Amino acid sequence: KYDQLPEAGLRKEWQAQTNSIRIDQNVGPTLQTAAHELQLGLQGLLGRPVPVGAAPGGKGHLRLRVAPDAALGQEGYRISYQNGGLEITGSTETAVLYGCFALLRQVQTGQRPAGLRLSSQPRIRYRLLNHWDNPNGTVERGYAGSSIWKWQELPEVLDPRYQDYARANASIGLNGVVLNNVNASARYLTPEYLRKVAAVAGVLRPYGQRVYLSVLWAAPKVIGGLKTSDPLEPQVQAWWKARTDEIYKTIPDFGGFLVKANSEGEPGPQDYSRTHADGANMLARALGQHDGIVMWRAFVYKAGSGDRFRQAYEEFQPLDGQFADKVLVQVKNGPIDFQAREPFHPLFGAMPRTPLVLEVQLTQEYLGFATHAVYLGPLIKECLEADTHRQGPGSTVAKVVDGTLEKHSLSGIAGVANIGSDRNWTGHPVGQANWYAFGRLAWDHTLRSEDLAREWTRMTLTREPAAVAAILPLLNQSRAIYVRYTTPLGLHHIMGQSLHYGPEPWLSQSARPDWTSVYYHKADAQGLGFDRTATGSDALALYAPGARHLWANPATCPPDYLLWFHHVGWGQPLSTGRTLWDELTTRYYSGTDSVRWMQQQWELAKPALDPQLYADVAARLRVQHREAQWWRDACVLYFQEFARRPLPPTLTPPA
Ligand code: GCW
Repeated sequence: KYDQLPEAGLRKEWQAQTNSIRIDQNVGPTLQTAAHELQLGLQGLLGRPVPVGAAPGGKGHLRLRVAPDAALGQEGYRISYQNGGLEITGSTETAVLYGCFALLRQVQTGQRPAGLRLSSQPRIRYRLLNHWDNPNGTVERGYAGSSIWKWQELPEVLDPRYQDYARANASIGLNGVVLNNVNASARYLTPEYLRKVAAVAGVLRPYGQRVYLSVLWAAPKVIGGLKTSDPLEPQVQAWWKARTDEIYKTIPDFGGFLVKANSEGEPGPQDYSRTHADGANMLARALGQHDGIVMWRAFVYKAGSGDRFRQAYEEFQPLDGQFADKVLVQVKNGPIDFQAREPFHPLFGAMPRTPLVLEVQLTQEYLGFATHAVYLGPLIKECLEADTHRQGPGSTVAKVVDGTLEKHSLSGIAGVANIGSDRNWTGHPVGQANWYAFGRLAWDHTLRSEDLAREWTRMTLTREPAAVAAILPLLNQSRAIYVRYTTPLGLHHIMGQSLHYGPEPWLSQSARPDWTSVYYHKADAQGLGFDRTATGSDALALYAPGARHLWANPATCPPDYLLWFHHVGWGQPLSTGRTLWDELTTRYYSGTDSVRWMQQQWELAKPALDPQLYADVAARLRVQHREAQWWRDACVLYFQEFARRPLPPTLTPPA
């Protein structure tokens, strides 16, 4: 549903250009969808009927047209005036669909139609959401209700939300969906489930969204009746080939496979002393001539085998050059696990012969679930803009991921979805901004996080200038604030250890040596932080000299990354002018106080907001403040046992 544009003058201007929508006869379902979406949007925004009719366009009418254009690629669109009328063109129907949503964005954000000329094409080819959804309707690390996929009702019942979901994804530029959890059930590969998957694919298809599946490595044993899942066994290869052919018979535009293998107890080729490359290449061969890809995840670590920071690198980097053409290796943004701030993963730039998919997490597993307001645009941008220095300065993660640095034609980015069956999709309304920003950045990683926050706020919450001015700094600073009251100065992985919620920096019951917070923060009587220099785990050596240089010296290492790489004395003065202890506690306190500031900003916007939405976020901010105090007090008191220092006098004692 679209709200009518408040400015009558602006409505008139757009009305004058959109008397009707014109499409050619006999167009396919995607162009029909495009016309329908545009009609829906324009009618809502402009408050009057907009008929869809047959071409041609001309003055006062809006024409949608497929016209091959090499400069725009397969998915790029162009919006321009032709013969006095607006026209949206692209090489494919899907491209035109993206163009329609781009036009709606223009209208919705209050741009004027006069002289409009716009063209854009995605920088990354595969732009996917990864659902960690299970067949029983639960969502791993999902905080917005249960799964939107109702497997027990499919294929007969098609929940109308599937279409809303497809529309949302298309409107932000995504083009595919991995439907199920990487901790995968083999069930999805059975004929029974493939029919269900095909039904979902049928709803998503007109919106340019292809479906992909996570596969269980042991499927040939679990559902195939084979004795082994060894990728070099001909019968295993034949099984996957037959399954894959079957999938394509059922879903002709199936996108491919996502695999989590030999990680956190999942089976994989290493069970048979084969490498990740052996496994991935076998699946690539099964895909054969079908237009599909394999995304093989690099998220692996083993207890007791050294610094976890190094493990994925050590396992995957030596395999560079061994992966088949259709394989992309999917790498989380940071080396540990979706922490509130991580240095970029050292694999970026270090596997030049392999296309790497960047995986970011939209669901806030370590960022306050759906309770804390944390806008993730800055986090995603921070990773994309990080400089790997692998081919000299400017070798950013973004250029690795979009394929330009290493000249790959395949490129991909994946966001672990934060949506569920909650009425507002994401639990926390601000979570929607993260879905939005991810899609827009997946399309064009050069967009600015602040601009996306503004777009989202104005399209979703309000266009009232004073309210927008109050909300934007709240969003833009929310991630930095979250870092301050939970894991300042490069602390990481000190959260509650089973739930991943709330603070737990102390030694937990967990037996695994690399799975206690104490392992990550290394607090002792001398100081705090993980020495990853040559005197410690030397994980820093995994980075190119240029990148290493930034962090190697504790005196010049940016404070935000300090404790990722250095064990620093409690009394050590930092570049901020305070000692480590004083800086640490100051950040915990100021971060917590900043949540109060967020509450005040939200209050300022209240008159312009939908009352229910206002109240929902206001209440969540109250929880957030209470929990910020919990983090602050737990961490400060815990670390004080080691530091044995008083709070700096400027800090107020806990309320
Ligand atoms: O962050 C960890 C999560 C697991 C998840 C795993 C992964 C899907 O705690 O729940 O499993 O990462 O990314 O594979």
